[in-house]
Amino acid sequence: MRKHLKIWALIGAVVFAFSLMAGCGAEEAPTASFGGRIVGIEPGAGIMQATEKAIEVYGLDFELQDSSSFAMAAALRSAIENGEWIVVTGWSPHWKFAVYDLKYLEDPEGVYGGAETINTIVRKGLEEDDPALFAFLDNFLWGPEDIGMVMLDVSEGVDPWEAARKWVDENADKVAVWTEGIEFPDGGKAHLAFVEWDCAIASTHVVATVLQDLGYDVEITSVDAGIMWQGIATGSFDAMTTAWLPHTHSGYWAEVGDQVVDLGPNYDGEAKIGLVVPAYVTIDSITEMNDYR
Ligand code: PBE
Repeated sequence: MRKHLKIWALIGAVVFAFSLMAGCGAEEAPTASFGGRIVGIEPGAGIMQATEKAIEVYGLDFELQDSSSFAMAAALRSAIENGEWIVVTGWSPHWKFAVYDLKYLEDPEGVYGGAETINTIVRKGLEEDDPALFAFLDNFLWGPEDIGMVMLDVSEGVDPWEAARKWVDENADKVAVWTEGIEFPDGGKAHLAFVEWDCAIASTHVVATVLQDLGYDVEITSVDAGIMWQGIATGSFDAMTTAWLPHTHSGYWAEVGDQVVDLGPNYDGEAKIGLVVPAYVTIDSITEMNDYR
């Protein structure tokens, strides 16, 4: 009888000790796992198509979740606050790199295509219809600090029009270069399309603000990426400032590239897409993802 008691006491103590160890472990080192999902953004984004391809090429046992750029950033934030592992479809320029310590996972198969440019695309016929608008859009060019400033303000809750106004007022010298020597018409009209990607929100509101200052009646319409490209091709929209070429929007370019006019890069930094994780995630390559599914 006494012997049994002792054994039970011993078992109890051992179980108790283990439960303590497990408890502490869970607090100090959150589970090293991605939960089987890649947090994506809007379904029409080029980065979503690239990620479907990455899942195939690397044989990833992961589900790509559709969401929005905004929801992706919220998921990233909450994972980082809790020290959890997360993998998101990420791109630069984006304010998340200024706010969090992040890294791109290596992509040895080159599925995400490396560095590219952000271009301004206009409808055919715009040059004849409004040469001033065409010339201004052709001149529009800014850099990482410029777009970073507007994006960061918007990410902190500043209204995009207000953030754009602030940048335009503080950068009259740059705006002057875009408009130099151009004779703008009275009563001009411009219709810009964009997608609710942080970088596109920033560039579109800045271009629209400058045009309004020049007396234009400006309409901006946020749509899906496919509608944006189609709408420029059919002439429903005059312009957009968020064509990622040659990689991310290669599918859209293949469809309608010959029906639009490419004015070339409007961003003089490096544009890039890929899979992004918090810096504390201990893997460095997409090839290691399945081990921490
Ligand atoms: N992005 C931002 C877009 C282009 C701009 C990378 C999310 C895309 O994937 O299509």
